[in-house]
Amino acid sequence: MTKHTVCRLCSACCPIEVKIEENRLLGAERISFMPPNKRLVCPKLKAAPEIVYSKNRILKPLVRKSRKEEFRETSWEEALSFVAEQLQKIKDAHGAQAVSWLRGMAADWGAPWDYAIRLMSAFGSPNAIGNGSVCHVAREIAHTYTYGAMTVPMAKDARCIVIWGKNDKNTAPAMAEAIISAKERGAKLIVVDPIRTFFANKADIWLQVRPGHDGLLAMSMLHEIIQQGLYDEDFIESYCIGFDELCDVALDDRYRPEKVARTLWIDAGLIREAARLYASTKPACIIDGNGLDMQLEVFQATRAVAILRAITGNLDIPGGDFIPQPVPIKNIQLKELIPPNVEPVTKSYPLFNNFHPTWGLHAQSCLIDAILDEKPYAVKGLIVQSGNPVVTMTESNRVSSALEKLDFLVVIDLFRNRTAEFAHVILPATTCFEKTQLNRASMRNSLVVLQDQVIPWVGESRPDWKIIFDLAHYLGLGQYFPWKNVEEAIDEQLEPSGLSVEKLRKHPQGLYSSALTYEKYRTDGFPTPSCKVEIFSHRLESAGYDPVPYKSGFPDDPISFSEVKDQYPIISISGERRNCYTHTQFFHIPSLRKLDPEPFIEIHPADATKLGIETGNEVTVRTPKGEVKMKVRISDVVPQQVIRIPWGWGEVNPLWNVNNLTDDSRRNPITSTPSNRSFYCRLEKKA
Ligand SMILES: Nc1nc2c(c(=O)[nH]1)N[C@H]1C(S)=C(S)[C@@H](COP(=O)(O)OP(=O)(O)OC[C@H]3O[C@@H](n4cnc5c(=O)[nH]c(N)nc54)[C@H](O)[C@@H]3O)O[C@H]1N2
Ligand SMILES: Nc1nc2c(c(=O)[nH]1)N[C@H]1C(S)=C(S)[C@@H](COP(=O)(O)OP(=O)(O)OC[C@H]3O[C@@H](n4cnc5c(=O)[nH]c(N)nc54)[C@H](O)[C@@H]3O)O[C@H]1N2
Ligand code: SF4
Ligand SMILES: [Mo]
Repeated sequence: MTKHTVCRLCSACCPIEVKIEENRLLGAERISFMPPNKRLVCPKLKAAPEIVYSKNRILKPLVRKSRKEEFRETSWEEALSFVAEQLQKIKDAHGAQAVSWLRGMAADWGAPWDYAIRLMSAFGSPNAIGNGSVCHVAREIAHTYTYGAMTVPMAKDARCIVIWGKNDKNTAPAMAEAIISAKERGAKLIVVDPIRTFFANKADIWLQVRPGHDGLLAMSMLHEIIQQGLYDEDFIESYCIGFDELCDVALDDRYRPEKVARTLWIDAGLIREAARLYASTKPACIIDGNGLDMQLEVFQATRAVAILRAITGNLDIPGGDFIPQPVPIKNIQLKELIPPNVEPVTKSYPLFNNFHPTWGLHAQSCLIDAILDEKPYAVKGLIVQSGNPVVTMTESNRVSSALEKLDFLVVIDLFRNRTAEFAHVILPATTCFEKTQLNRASMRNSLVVLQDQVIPWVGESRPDWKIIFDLAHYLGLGQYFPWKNVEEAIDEQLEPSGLSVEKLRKHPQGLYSSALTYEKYRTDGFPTPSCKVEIFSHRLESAGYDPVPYKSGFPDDPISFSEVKDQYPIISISGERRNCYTHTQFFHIPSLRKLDPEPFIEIHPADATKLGIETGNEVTVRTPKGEVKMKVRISDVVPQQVIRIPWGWGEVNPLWNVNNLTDDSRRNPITSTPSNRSFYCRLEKKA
């Protein structure tokens, strides 16, 4: 038998067709518009049965009274009543806000995340915190401040595509296929990436930007476009505010390509050529990615890129950058139950906290501050759902100390990851194939897709929604979770849209809540306070930030440890996603590990010669925060003076954890984002 659903083994959320026999998952394939011989194959999805039936999965709740004891298997009843008792104890002694929820990437953004937020609200704590400060939310807020939403690049129909800090070949196969197909039809391709990626190799222009300097590059492209008069005058006149101020800033000599070329490590002629190609080929879209995230400059750099889209008239046109039509769904977060005088631990980032009524809190570093430094107050109990913060959060040493300091830690996961070693209770979750939920995109884009359960729960694992609903009952908060099953909860949330689980099941490829339309701004304006594209943002000005990006100049070398770069002269790039792994996941799945058995730091041949390093040598990478020891591989995909450290391997060996090196003391003032992505370091060869 075959069924349609959505894969959630990574955040790409591909529509898939699964093969099932006698309730067992036998295999799965992506659904794609490409002819079968041209489709990109996802190794993780191919390994789905191995992941689902892995012998390493936790299949029963595990409990221990203290960290000195071993875990013992127990029933759901005992585990959940123990969790409820311990959380209540913390609430009685320190207030509900001393309990926090932390979610990683896997259990899903969007609709399912609402259940955790709702539970925390009913409990009385505002602290339900996601990891968006290091993922796309920091970028999303910059789009939103500019034109009211995060755009969706319509690459398949574009005539010019800019890939800005994204590696879709490994991270989002559907988008990669759209780029390949557009390219085959003759679309121009510009890639902005310090690394020679798959698409950089195929690009018409590759801008090998210096890590962390995208904002400066975008300003110099704006300089060229304005100077050459290549902007869309009619669109700007009717739909933008602040173009004159932008001209004053961008035309300043400090953003002239010749002036910034050395800093950016890019030839001025190439910057001008890329700017002209982008601005004069319509429609054009910009696919921005995680290369802009995890940078100290994420907010204003993304704004500068957003303004490129706007002034060239590429917003909300076919083949350009689409403004999504949000689905009207009910807000079920119950934030009104949180006592009004209780502020979240993330309160020092108000613009980030309040930018969207339902996206939740994402300044995750503040949680570690609250546990370790008890500022703004102490957090004593934590539930980690679908995350592995010991490996994935900035400055792992701080994170480990924080988790150790907690009075009580619950981990909800499929596997006993490094974070689970600090837990008192581990609750076994199901994989994405064993649960029904609204797909994450279903809150933002018009297309609503159901991720439907296709096989029964394995062992005694339970879907995240059920764990949350049941925990609510054990906490005496059952009245707020009146639904008998997740279908009822989804139907209540979808009610304003006129959609339902039943309708979605009849249309597994998804349903539109409203017909897709372009150029909505002509009738509705943009979803910003002024209803225009806010090149100049009064909201940012009144909060004390540059209202036009980089009005007060681009900062000098805005990546971690630049102040001590005489001792740490090499820039490290972290975070390459290989297509066989998702962050810290799947290293123990044999068929996937075979594809990429061992991590290697990549170093440019010229730097290797200088340091007397050969492929296979073991090196120590050091920053003021810690060290990583790994073998090296000489490779010219990285530029000189840069190394690339593989990502996620800290799950396998703590000495391979790139977040031993990262710095949580410098953060973006709006989004709290640290520079996990790139930082200065030093390389030492083993004597
Ligand atoms: N230095 C550096 N730091 C980074 C990054 C980087 O590139 N460099 N990347 C950042 C980014 S963008 C992200 S998104 C984060 C990722 O950070 P995390 O979300 O912490 O990373 P994962 O390894 O994906 O952890 C997911 C955990 O969820 C479990 N899991 C999988 N499916 C489910 C499920 O359905 N339910 C439950 N309950 N659990 C499940 C997995 O077994 C795994 O243990 O890391 C960030 N940190
Ligand atoms: N296979 C797989 N797929 C995944 C994931 C996974 O773990 N594995 N994770 C999912 C998640 S949570 C996320 S957030 C997405 C991320 O997906 P992407 O946004 O595609 O992230 P990366 O693969 O890290 O690619 C970012 C690109 O930015 C480049 N880069 C690094 N530094 C800079 C810089 O300073 N400037 C510029 N312009 N570029 C830079 C990198 O070289 C890289 O090519 O992937 C999702 N998909
Ligand atoms: S890229 Fe692979 S693992 Fe990620 S959602 Fe798509 S099919 Fe699943
Ligand atoms: Mo992410």
